[in-house]
Formats: sequence, structure tokens, C-alpha cells
Amino acid sequence: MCKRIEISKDPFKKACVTTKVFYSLFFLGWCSGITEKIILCSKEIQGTSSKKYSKKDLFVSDNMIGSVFFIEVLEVDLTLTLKQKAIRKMARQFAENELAPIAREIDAERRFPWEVIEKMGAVNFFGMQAPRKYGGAELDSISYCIAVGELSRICAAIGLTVSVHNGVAVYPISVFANETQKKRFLPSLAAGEKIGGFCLTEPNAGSDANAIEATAIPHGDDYIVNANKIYVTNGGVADILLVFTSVVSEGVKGGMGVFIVERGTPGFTVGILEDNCGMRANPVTSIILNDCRIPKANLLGEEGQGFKIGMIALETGRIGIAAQAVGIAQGALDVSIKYAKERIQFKVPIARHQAIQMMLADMSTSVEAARLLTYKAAHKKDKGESLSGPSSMAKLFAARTASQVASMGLQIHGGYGYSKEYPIERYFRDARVTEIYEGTNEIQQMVIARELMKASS
Ligand code: COS
Repeated sequence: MCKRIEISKDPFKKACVTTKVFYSLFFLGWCSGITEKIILCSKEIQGTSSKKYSKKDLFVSDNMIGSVFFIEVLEVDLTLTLKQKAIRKMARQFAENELAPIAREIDAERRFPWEVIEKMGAVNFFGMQAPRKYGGAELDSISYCIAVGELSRICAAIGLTVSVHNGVAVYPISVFANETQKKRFLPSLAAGEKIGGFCLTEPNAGSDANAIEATAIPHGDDYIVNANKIYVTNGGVADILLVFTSVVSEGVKGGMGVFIVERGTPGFTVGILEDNCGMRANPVTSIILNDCRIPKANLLGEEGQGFKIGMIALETGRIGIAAQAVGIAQGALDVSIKYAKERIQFKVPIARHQAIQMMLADMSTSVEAARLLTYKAAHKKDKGESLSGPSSMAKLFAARTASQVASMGLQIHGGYGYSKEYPIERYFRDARVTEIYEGTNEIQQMVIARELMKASS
């Protein structure tokens, strides 16, 4: 955003202009919740240099009078607010105290750590995206990304549990549910007493979300739902799941419907537990609904709205996955720096070798860039701006970064990196799936390209 502003010699005009500048910046500052950096380029120095000023510098001094200024308000300055810093501190401490001691073991044993999940519920990790009214924390999206990132930095599988629960279960219920549904489902989800899940993928429908074969047939006050959903994150432990189906009326398949389905409904079964490469502490399963009677009161939104609800849930969820990928990449970088300082080869720590330094420099630069892109998408969400492009860009870049950084980290560890003795091996496995779930890299590219075409038409 660029503004051309002339500071007049006339005292009255000067006051007006100053006030206008101040208030417009003040307003932007408050709206965005972010401290802007303002670049003032006077006409004299335009094109040769630019200088950064803080807000208070906008009370112009005498020698600036008569100059023409171009004011650019950078959209995102990532000075974290005090609240965001406090959330980072809390999430980091929690991850280091509660997750670090068990991360390796729960991965090896494929164990969902209920004992930690209970503690996480108590500090509202499961209500980050829920309104306060229903027991949530209603965090701004950057805070949410910080929290998911800190958990994932230590244990990606638990970062995943939290991200899916908040991003594609709690969030769409918070946005699309009616008051009765919100009162019924949100408090226990926000408290972490119940875990959320998202059931879209099927054997013949993954990237092509529209190709789902699950059906819902209206029957009195219910729908009869049949579905075979696969790769359901949290599937083994989820109590409240969003299930996507086609609504069939008089034998004709109509639009999509999303149902809030409770575990334990007759006809609901948890299928096979996936033996996945990474994220092994998360119980990813299939979910089967066999002639399940789901009350009409459990339809989320309206019949036919399902696809859009799914897309909106995913574009929000992708910010959480991007944050998760940033956390994994940061974790991989941290352990690699530590290892590089400890490992002696050619009589010095390998961190002293330029080949290793260059890898660390590239890793760190990519992590920082991925973080910025993720926070930018989060910021756009909070401003209510279009999210498809930004969230896909963030997820695409962050997921690739997580994979690349973990791979480089493993390289730095050499033979030890290939062993389960060192955590980099787990980061390497966990990172890979961020390029696949909640939309593959190729789907993100497709979404970004479509947005580009739209913007240029
Ligand atoms: N927000 C709101 N509406 C959206 C939307 C979004 N982000 N994306 C698409 N829509 C709407 C479109 O506007 C269109 O509406 P109309 O029919 O009213 O015009 C409708 O949904 C269909 O959109 P489109 O034609 O783009 O659908 P496609 O079948 O071509 O699919 C992609 C679009 C590929 C983007 C979608 O299928 C997708 O995201 N696939 C990946 C799914 C995924 O992430 N799977 C992993 C499962 S979770 S682990």
C-alpha cells in the first residue's frame, strides 16, 4: 500500500496532514494488530535510498515541511505482540517439558499419549480456534500458528492432532454450525474432552474431492449414511467427526452434505490403523459408516453446501499444516546445529566446516521464509481476506521446506542420522507427509495457479 503525502508549510494544513497520517497509520496498526514499519521516502532521496521510521516519527519535524513523502505501510511486520510471545513461551515450555521426554517412545510404539492430551486440554490447546463463548481461546491465527509450530518442533504427531482438531473440525463447526449444534459440540471439543476428525478422503477420492462415493439418503428425521473414509487423522481416537457425503434424493445424487457424526453411533466403526511412515503416534485409521442413522439436526450448514464447507475448512486447515511444517523444519534445524557443534571430524566440530555451515545457512533461511509466508496467510485470515492463494502458498512452501530441511539435517548427521538413535530420523519421516495431506503440493500449485488466473482476468 503506497500513499503520497505532502507536508504543507501552512500550520493548519500541516496539522491536518499530520493528523491524517497519524490516524491512518494508527488505524491500520490497530486493525491489523501488527506494528507496521513505515518507510518514508522523501522526494529528494527517492530512488537513491530509503529510511525506516517508527510510528512516533510521523510527528513530522520542521525540516520535513514542504517535502513530499511516499508512505508505504508494509502489510506484515512480524514483531510479535506480548500475547503472542507469551503463547510461544507457554507452548514451547509445554512441548519441552511434556512432549520431549516421550516423543521418541510414542513414535516407536505408535501410542497416542492420553496422559499428555489431558494436560493439553486443560491449557486450551484444543480450543484455540473455538469461540470463547463455548470455552475456546479464540486465538488470533498467528498465535495459533505459533502454538502448532512449537508443539510440532518437538513432536509432529501431536502437532498434527491439534492442527486437524482445531483447523478442520472445530473451526468449520464454529463457522457453519447453528446455535444448537455449537452448544452441543463445541464445549467438549474446546476442552479436549472430545477429539475432532475430518472424513473426506476415500479409496477413489483424494485430490479429486468431488469424486466421493459416500451417500446420505434422507429418511424421516434422519439421513441413512454409508461411507468408507480412509486416512482419517485422529481416526482411532476421534469422538466427533465431520463426514462428507453426497446427498441422494429419489435415487439421484445431489450436492454434498457434511454431517457431524459421533463415535458410537450404531453402524459407525473404526477400521484399520495405518502403519504409516511418519506421524506414528497419531492413530490414522479408516472410518466406516454402515447404514448409519444420522439425525438431520447433525447436518452442518445446508444440503449442497458440503463442498464449499470442505474447501473453506481445508484452506484454513492448510495454515495449520504450514505451521506444523515450519515447526518440524525448525526442530530439524535445531537438532542439526546441536549435532554439528558436537560431532568432531578432521579434529574440529563439523560446524566449523564450511560445507556444513552452508547447509545450515540454507536450512535456516528456508525456515524463516516459510514462517513468514505462514504468518502472512494467518494474518490474512484474521483480516477476513481471500485465503485460497495465501494458505496454499504457505503450505506448499512450508511443506517442501520441512522435507528439504529434514533431509539436509539428516545429511549433516551422516550415518547417525539414518539411525533411530537420533531424532533427525523422525523429523525426516514426519516431514514428508506435510507435502501430501490436506492437499498435495500439486493441488496447492493448482489452487495458486487458479488464483493467479482469476486475479489477472
Ligand atoms: N472456498 C469456497 N468455495 C470454493 C473454494 C474455496 N476455497 N474452492 C472451490 N470452491 C467452490 C467453487 O467456487 C465452485 O463453486 P460453484 O460451483 O458455485 O462455482 C465449487 O466449489 C467447485 O469448485 P471447483 O470447480 O474449483 O472444484 P474442483 O472439483 O475443480 O476442485 C480442488 C478444486 C482441486 C481445489 C479441490 O478438489 C481440492 O482442494 N482438492 C484437494 C482436496 C484435499 O485437500 N484432499 C485432502 C483431503 S484432507 S487430508
